Amino acid sequence: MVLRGLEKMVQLQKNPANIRNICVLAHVDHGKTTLADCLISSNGIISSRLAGKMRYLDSREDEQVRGITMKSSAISLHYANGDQEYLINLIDSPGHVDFSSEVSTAVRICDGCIIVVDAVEGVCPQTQAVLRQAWLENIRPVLVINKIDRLIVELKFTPQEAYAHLKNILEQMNALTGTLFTSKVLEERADRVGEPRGPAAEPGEQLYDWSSGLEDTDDSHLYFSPDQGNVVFTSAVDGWGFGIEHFASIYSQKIGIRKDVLLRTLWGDYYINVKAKKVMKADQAKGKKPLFVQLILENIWSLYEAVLKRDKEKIDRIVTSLGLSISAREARHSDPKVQLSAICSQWLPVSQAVLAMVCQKLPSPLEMTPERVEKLLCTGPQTFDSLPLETQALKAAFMKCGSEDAAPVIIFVSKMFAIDAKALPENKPRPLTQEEMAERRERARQRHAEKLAATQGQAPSDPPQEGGAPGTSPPAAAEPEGDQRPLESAAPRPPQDGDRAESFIAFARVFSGVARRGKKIFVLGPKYSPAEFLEQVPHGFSAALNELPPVPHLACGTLERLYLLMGRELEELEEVPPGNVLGIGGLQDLVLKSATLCSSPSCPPFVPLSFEATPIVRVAVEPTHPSEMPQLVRGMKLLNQADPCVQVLIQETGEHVLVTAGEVHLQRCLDDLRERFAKIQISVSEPIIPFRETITKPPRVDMVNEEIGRQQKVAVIHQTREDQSRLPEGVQVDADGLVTVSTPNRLATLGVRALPLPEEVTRLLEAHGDLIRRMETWTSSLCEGRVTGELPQKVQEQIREFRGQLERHLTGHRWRDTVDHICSFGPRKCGPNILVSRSHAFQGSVWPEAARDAGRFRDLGNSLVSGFQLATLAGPMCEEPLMGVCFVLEKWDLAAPEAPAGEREREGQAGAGEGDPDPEASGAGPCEKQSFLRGDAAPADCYGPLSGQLIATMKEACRYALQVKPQRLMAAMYTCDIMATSDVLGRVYAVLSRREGRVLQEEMREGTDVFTIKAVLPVAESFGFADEIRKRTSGLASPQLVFSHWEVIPSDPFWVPTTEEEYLHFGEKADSENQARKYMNAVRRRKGLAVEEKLVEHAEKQRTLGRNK
Ligand SMILES: Nc1nc2c(ncn2[C@@H]2O[C@H](COP(=O)(O)OP(=O)(O)OP(=O)(O)O)[C@@H](O)[C@H]2O)c(=O)[nH]1
Ligand SMILES: [Mg+2]
Repeated sequence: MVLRGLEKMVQLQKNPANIRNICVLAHVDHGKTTLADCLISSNGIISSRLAGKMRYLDSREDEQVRGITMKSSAISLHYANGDQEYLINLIDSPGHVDFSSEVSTAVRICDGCIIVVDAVEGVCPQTQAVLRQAWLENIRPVLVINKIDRLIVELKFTPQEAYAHLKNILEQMNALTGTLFTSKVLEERADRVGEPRGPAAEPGEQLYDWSSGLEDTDDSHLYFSPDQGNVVFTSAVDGWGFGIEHFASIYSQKIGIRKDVLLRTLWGDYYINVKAKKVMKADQAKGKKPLFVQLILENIWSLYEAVLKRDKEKIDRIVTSLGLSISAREARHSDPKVQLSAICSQWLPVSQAVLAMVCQKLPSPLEMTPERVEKLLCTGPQTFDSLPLETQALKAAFMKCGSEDAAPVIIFVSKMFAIDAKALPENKPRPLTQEEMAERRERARQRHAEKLAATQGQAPSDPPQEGGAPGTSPPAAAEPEGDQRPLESAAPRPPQDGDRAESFIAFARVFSGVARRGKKIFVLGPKYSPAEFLEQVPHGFSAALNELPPVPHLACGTLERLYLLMGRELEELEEVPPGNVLGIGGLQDLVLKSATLCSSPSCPPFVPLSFEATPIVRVAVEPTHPSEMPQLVRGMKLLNQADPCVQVLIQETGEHVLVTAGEVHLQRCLDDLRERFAKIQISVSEPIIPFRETITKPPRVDMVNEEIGRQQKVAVIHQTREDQSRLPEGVQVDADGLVTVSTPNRLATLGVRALPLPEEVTRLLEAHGDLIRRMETWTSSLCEGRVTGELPQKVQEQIREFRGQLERHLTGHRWRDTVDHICSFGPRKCGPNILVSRSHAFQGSVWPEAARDAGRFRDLGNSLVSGFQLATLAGPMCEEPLMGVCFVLEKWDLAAPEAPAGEREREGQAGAGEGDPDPEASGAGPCEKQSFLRGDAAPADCYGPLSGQLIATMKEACRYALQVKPQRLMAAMYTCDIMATSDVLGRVYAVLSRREGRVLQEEMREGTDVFTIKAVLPVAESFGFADEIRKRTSGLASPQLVFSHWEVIPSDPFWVPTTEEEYLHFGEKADSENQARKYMNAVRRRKGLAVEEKLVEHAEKQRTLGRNK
């Protein structure tokens, strides 16, 4: 960028009222980057001819090749409107679902967004998703309906049809907004209801009218309507766009109708009576064209028609009447599109329309709402009022966005991005100044003279060729050593070493205070608590930052370098005033992916970014040459830092695993790993597909849909016996599926039964994972005496509601009192499986109110719960986690140990002395038996006779209990949205059905022949799906896959034919396809587990291989 431009930006950065931080959001391929090009070209950064073709912000090679954006990138633009000058910090975001985390990082640091919608495709799944994200972050949206040219050229709509179509899109967008608004209002009401009431509130006053808030909340400003000025119609590729205000000004002069009347009527069913100079409602005269059609669309349509039909006369007429000038080169160009965009971009420049709307309708950093500030500062279920007073005081700083010295500096880093260290401005050779050039020339001359003197033995007075060399050749060639000097002076840091070829820049925004280069600042980790700090450090501390006592999750860093983000370029800055987007260098060792930076320790970390996509596609990677492992490990670490949503793990098996959001994301991560971060050859495993294991109710019909009759039963029992014979000695199973196992030392006997949970319960457990985790953390802290108080009111409310929902779903005789007796969730204490105890001897409870007296079962409970956790973490089918299983501990016997009588007595008293309120447990039997488990009674056995064995036995019991039930695999499912025209619909269906997909819904877009298909597809079958669809439909359909849920695969992986019909149908070997078995065996093989398979060695004769061959 030219220096003058940079100075201008620096100056504009100081006036927050005229700053707009905005991002462009849309479904994939709706034209965000193309639109951004048009805006960028208005600043002269790229030429207007290249705008729309270059996709300047898609700076990665793969982005250009694939034609999709993969990261969000920012650029600062200057815009002048009348006497006002604005600074627009524009962030382009990706639309592909795989990169939706990049959208979250962009939305967080903006105040407003442009939602782009393709006029042909209309509102798509990602449009909904991004609008929701904008709402979640409380940022204001404006709408751009793009690709209007397609309505003319491709769909060949008449202006009237186009108007109806556009109206329809707006209605859809507004319907979405309405839904979001309603749910937000209701949520706020719910929060208010949940807050503690004053003492005066009586229990009788609990009647609440949920809808009451809706009517009196004004929402008219939220909706998109051209007459509100928040909608613009564009064709980014042809470089034009307009809002109705533009035409209102033109026509108010031309026809003599007041501008404000036109502004209200240009959009909508109004028509004009030219003679009377009046605008009338359309229903007064049927068949009249709306103003929008007559005054706007028809003009555009006729321009397109003239250009596409090459009607030179008409074109000239239009160009003259609009007062434009078209260069001869463009007028003669063989491609009519060139001429079109030359005319249109002068007539209705898209950047003018869009940027004017942005400046008028989107808020400046000064207009940040108190709601948004409170939301940013309150992590989890905390309320703003519960934060320390010092923290609450920061709200004023946010709202004021002040740049005075006393203002606290608050910065949020939403992601770290890697950039080649050579591309940093401080490492780039800068143009030499006049003096430097003269100095170099002088030195070159001297050296040359010295050389000549050395060879000829005398100093030459006038060296030959001297005039040309330094002047004409580039300075670097003329003066190699001299070239180093200015470079070094520009980069005070030592040059980056080999492995720091990538430098990390924080993508951030200053919310308050001025970020100055070299300033020391706190880096707050996500778990940092200002309350804890304020407790530890006396009020009003004045020590230097690095002399503070160590506080957990708080580090101290320096703002080493500050940059203005200019798309592919960075410009160095000395300071950045509040309300601006910026890049920060030198934080890579302190910030992993995102962080809050603050000059005051009373600031809490901002709420974590909310990511829409769940990372689900995992692959194992290893270096092709094993010796390069360290490079791979380092590369993966860098990759982890550079991508907001990738996960990098080392599995128990020692494999290095990458977890990504989808196939395209995976590909990008691997490319980055190979080419940028590890720079080695890597081999990548087949995608590791996750499964879950579960059990179901016994089937009523057999595999040929015959009801299971008596004959069948014989066979089944026969088979069960066979299965049972596999169970080791000492494990007993009754007919009802109760498994009884003793510990190897025979001291304890457990009876466990496995039951399938109703589907809704599993879903409920999954949805409340965070709440369960919180409950669990609190309970365990309570048991360890780390906390004393109550859980926050809001959490208690949520827990009560969750419990109520569970109770509503677990009804019937079998589930009686189950909810009260839940003693753990699993795996990892928060998963979708539960452990229920029906034994009187052990009654742990997960619910907070019971947690205080559950302490007495702790030691024992820990072993049982650990066993349950292990069992749910890896099931018997293929060691995948369980889902939707309830284990009921029905029996629990403990034989008394051979302890000296006196000791036992003492122990018994100690047990009773704890003031046990439960007579059953404090009585004789089990409690006395438990007491010896308190560890200290038998120190020699602290790992011993029971705790260790109990864990293993519990785990085994759970596994056997599962195995006696009908086991099923659960597959991860994607929802898949495909848009396809009717002619390729058949092929899309063919691909879907071959990959076990199921179509849920098919809709035709009004007025087009585009179908939108919603389907579900197993993740296991999804690899290569998008490519296949694209190939088979010649690129006309492209699916968007988003992880949705887990689904039981109906077939039984262990099924073998048992009835005559089944024999007849499937053959004796039953070697026809069994999807579940195929998946199960694939997982087992991958994990190195034994696979039972029949191998055909000779055509007729078969043999069964041994288990471990
Ligand atoms: N006909 C027409 N095509 C357009 C218009 N705007 C963009 N396109 C085309 O649409 C395609 C996608 O454009 P992009 O700007 O890359 O879309 P995007 O929204 O940035 O896509 P992602 O970043 O991958 O989500 C390109 O081929 C553009 O040429 C338009 O106004 N009219
Ligand atoms: Mg893009």
